[in-house]
Amino acid sequence: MNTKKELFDKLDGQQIEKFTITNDHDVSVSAITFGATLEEFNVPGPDGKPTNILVTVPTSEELMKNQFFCQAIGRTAGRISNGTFKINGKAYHVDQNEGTTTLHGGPHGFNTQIWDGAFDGDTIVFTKHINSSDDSFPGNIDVKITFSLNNDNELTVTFSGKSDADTLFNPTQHMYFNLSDGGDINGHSLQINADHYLELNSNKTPSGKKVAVDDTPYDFRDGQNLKVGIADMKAEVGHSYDEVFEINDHQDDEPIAKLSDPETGRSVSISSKRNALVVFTPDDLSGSNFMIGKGGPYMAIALEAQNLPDTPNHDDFGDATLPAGEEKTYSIKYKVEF
Ligand code: FUC
Repeated sequence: MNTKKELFDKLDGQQIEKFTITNDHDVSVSAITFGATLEEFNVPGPDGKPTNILVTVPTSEELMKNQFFCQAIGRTAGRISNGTFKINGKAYHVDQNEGTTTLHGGPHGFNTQIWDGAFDGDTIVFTKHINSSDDSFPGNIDVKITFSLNNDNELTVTFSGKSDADTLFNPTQHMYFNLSDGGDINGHSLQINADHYLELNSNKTPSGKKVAVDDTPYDFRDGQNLKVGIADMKAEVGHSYDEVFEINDHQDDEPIAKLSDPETGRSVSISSKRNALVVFTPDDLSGSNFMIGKGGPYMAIALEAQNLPDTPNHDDFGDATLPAGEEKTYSIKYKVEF
């Protein structure tokens, strides 16, 4: 196991650092202090050259354009309807950034912060104290995000939070994958351990209704080719995937989803104890011509393990609160095979 710290770039005069861990199989992960963003998850390609299975952008400035490329998301992943919710009967209103909706922690979420970075052994540790006045959520919160890699080619991301007042904590890493060698994701296949998905309103907030996936393009239980799935979605629903799947009850070590590319033989299995996975297949990223070699139609699939979004506004969505003084830790594991 090897670690390396270097300068990534500068943002508003501040140094952005890049931390890299490389394991004994030449698998490496690199994270930068701006947005606690994962810039690289490299596997050895056929010629031994490092091949990034993430779709990211190469500078902090371009990350600011806000497609959330592989960035840390918090305090709350997904959408909060009208930026409004209650905790223990008390109503809160937080800053909105998508019409009347608060998306991915709002305009001052984790992805907009410069984190303090350090190695603890060969684990990358990012910490940040965020005041309530910084992001408008209740409570001043201490957040720790860690990235570790082992010799079984497993990347584990953990998020810990502790606040001085009751708040919400539903973080994730906004991973965009592409397992090909420069092609698109159409040939990839996706398996998800989900019997239900959420019905969404026209502004993509949940209506509250959970819908069975049976006989729909949302049925990924036995694995589904993405090109077929996207074509069926377009024919039946009128758009491609930007969906919330409710993950079935499962053993802790049982992956919730697996993305595979039969052409390159690469796959990523995702493990998480949370009850949701968001799947987003952007139709066209060519407008973002700052993509690292991978701009264009269906060049990335975002997979975001999290709690069901808009949690406090729906009785049966679970619990995304972080009670005052309590520490909560969530982890997501990505096992890559190649
Ligand atoms: C996903 C989607 C959103 C958004 C974002 C970048 O979480 O649900 O629609 O576009 O990614």
